[in-house]
Amino acid sequence: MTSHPELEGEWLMGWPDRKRAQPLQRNDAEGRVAYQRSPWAELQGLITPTDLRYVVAQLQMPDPVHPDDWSLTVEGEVERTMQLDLDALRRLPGRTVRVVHECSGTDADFFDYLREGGDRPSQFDLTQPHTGQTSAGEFTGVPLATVIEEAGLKPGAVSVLARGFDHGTPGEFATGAARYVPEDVHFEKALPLEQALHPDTVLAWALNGEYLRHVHGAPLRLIVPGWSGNWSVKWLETLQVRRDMPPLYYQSEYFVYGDEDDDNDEREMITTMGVRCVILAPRHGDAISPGTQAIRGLAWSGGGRIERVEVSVDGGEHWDDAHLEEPREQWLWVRWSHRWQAEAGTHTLMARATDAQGRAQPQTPWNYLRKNFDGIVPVEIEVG
Ligand SMILES: Nc1nc2c(c(=O)[nH]1)N[C@H]1C(S)=C(S)[C@@H](COP(=O)(O)O)O[C@H]1N2
Ligand SMILES: [Mo]
Repeated sequence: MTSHPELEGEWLMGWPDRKRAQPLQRNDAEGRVAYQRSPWAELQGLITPTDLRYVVAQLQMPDPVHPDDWSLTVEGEVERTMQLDLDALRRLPGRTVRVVHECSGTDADFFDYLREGGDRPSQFDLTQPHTGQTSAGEFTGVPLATVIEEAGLKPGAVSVLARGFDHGTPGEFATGAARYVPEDVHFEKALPLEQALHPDTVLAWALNGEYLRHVHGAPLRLIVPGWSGNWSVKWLETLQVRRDMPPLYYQSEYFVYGDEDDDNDEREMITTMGVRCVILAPRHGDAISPGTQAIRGLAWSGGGRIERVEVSVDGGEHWDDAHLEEPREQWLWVRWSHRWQAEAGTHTLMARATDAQGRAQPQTPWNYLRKNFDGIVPVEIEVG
């Protein structure tokens, strides 16, 4: 196989080691990371190391806030308005969730490629647009439902608005074809009550066994498993229980499905991620030898556990069940593999997944902001 991006070459802790996968970073004038793409496809295992996670900020990165100078306001349709500091939150019964996050713009160029052909985009070359915005992590915190219960939910509530303390003007990459761009907004989302009360929706202060870092939303961020990454609001300052679904830039204007010509009412807010199944090896353009070979990859879904992955080596005419590697968790991705007897010639490989709700690929049709691509991407290889 030709793709071996992880050859020898680094010293770690004083010892010779393999070359480690590197993220692609964009730094601000002070050299601080303002944006990062993850080399997720080069990793082993299920959890993305914290250093290698993708980082997206729709607005300007906020200044860090020391946990001692921070508290969370819980207000709105609750019996008791509360200010909770980190210690108060940590006295509540906690929860840990293992989750795949994906920015809804990832792989956007494949919408056009599958429709119209043209230059093939890459899912793996981090220097190309719309790559590397997927990561999996273990988040520890307290269920949002527990905090709302403490405050006492009033009848008639329909949403929980989660507001970050970052604010400003949406950057150019975060406007797409949106019809208006506000001058100064906070990053905020109004989570429908049912999702807010889901036991796996958590307020997290830790990631992968350590306190959350500033770039990932410290001191506290929301985690909404299964829903597109933009729901997991970072740098939380306020939770406001509401009787309505307010029109918010990042909810009814950006991060929406629709057609360019639709008027506002027909735009649908993006919620659950689709079903994703990506072949990691071999890769498009690879040449491999005949004989026993393995096709492998990752599959995940916003709709729950992956129940089935099928692989085709003849461009979609015949499909075989792949082996799903344990463990298979509800919100995490699964590794899958398929052994086959490769015969000389050109082959078009495809893979598709089905989740616990019976949803199969693709779930998300073309939409003008090109969000949540989950189509089946053919991979051409040469055996000989
Ligand atoms: N406060 C705040 N939360 C935010 C964002 C943001 O810009 N500000 N970006 C969202 C988007 S679009 C994504 S994809 C994820 C990225 O999370 P990460 O940077 O930890 O990977 O955070 C979401 N939460
Ligand atoms: Mo995103």
